[in-house]
Amino acid sequence: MKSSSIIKKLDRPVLTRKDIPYNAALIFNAGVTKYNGKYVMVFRNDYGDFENHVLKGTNIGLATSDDGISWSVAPKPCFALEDDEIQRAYDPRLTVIDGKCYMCFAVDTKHGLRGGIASTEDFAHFDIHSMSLPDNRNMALFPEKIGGYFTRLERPMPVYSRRHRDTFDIWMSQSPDLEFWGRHKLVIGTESIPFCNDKIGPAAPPVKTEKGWLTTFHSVMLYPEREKNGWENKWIKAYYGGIMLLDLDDPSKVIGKYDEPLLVCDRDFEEEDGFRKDVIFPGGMILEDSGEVKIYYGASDTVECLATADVNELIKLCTE
Ligand code: BMA
Repeated sequence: MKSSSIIKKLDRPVLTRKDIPYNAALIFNAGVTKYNGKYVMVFRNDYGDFENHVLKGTNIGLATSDDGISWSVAPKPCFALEDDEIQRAYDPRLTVIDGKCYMCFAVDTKHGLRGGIASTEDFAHFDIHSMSLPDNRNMALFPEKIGGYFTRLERPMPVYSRRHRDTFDIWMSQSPDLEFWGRHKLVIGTESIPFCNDKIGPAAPPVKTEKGWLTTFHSVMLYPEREKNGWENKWIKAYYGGIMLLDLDDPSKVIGKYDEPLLVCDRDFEEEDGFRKDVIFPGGMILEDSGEVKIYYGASDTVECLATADVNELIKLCTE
């Protein structure tokens, strides 16, 4: 499979372990936004020993940029959670709402996977506003209140009721204050995505266009016959990036979607020495004044990459 022909990929990753001034092995699944005149990236760092394929833990690092392509990495990680209950925080996504920067993140705990939402002014101190019930993750906040409420996309994991398979769908919730969440609605089910035989989930936080909220999602296909495809003895999943358009007033309504993958792993630099090959995981999307959309995505759970496309062409994919 190939990425859509409207996608232009930078011919190298934007960030790899070699750019990080502290222990880093896998740099991927970053959240990216524009904040106070700069591009800001928070990225997942699974640290350990890359050459020997040993992973020891996870933290979240910080990088800034003037052009969204060349990044300066802060001297130490900016966020990590670990205590008796919490094992790690990962897969951050950034959204600016009314000039304030929010970070959604996933949390592995001894009693399940949770989705957290924090805010920060300096990327050194974070106020945590809420942590969901398990199992839920892949949260992404919309960049403004909708109908007076903070609004997030998310992906709960109902294993028992979905016959113990990973048949997980994209949902939406709203909150008056980022702490109390309700008004839960299904946005789209796995059955609506032709390139999914497993699960889907929100990807980068949506961007606003005249035609609707434009948003990426990830979709997983299982290839059970496949064996080694990365560091592990068996890795049978492929993650693709998809694109859809949600109604501006009620984003639980899908008003357009592209029925083929927008982004797939199709470049050597995305998979070289990759931990889990065939994985695309978009976490940041920026609409520039020129109409260019920057999509930042983790590739092979190993490096962070950048693709661009024209906003009108992305909308056209969803509506035609
Ligand atoms: C998901 C998450 C992501 C990861 C993906 C592929 O379940 O853990 O962080 O990129 O699997 O390994």
